[in-house]
Amino acid sequence: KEKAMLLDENSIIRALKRISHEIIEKNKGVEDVVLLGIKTRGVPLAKRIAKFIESFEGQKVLVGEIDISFYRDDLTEKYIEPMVKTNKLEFDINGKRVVLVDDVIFTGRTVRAALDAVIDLGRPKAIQLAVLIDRGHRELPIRPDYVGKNVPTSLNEVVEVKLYETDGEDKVIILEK
Ligand code: 3GP
Ligand code: 5GP
Ligand code: MG
Repeated sequence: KEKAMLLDENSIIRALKRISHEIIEKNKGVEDVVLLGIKTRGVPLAKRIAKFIESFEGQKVLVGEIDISFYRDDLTEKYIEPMVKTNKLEFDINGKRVVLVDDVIFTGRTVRAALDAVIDLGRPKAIQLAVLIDRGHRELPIRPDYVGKNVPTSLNEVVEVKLYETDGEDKVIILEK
């Protein structure tokens, strides 16, 4: 059941604009910056950030996609581990500052798998992480560089992220499982 609205349409846009400014500031411009969205909803978020950066800096930022699969044990439904699928990019990440973009960070295991994917693709100068929501409960030493909103959650809560591109509306709500 729905418990609370975390971000409405305007708040999502404001958070993404702020993150865009922070990416520009931290990297002293966006000369070497590329964005990699983690499927599914990290991809439209990365594209939006790229658009905002372009409007602020007048410079294009390349956006690619990283696909991470979740392997579960079919018999026990037991969660195993997110893993890298085959990833291809239309550009080279060697020497680039790669910013991974995802909707929600939870245990950090998806990002860990995404790091594998990125390192398989080349040798970036740096890898950073941007997320719309940090819901806590990390199980690995991974911390986002850019956060839309920190949301301390309990384990029986789920954050629902809806975006125009995938769901026809923009909102982030918290649900009780
Ligand atoms: P996304 O592909 O857009 O990121 O993980 C697959 C999808 O399930 C994700 O969409 C995510 O939004 C949604 N989801 C909702 N709650 C959870 C959760 O607790 N864990 C995971 N792994 N995914 C969740
Ligand atoms: P992690 O691997 O950090 O545990 O989980 C991160 C991935 O799972 C993200 O790609 C995110 O989409 C999804 N995820 C984990 N928890 C949630 C949640 O509460 N809500 C949503 N929308 N996605 C989640
Ligand atoms: Mg995601």
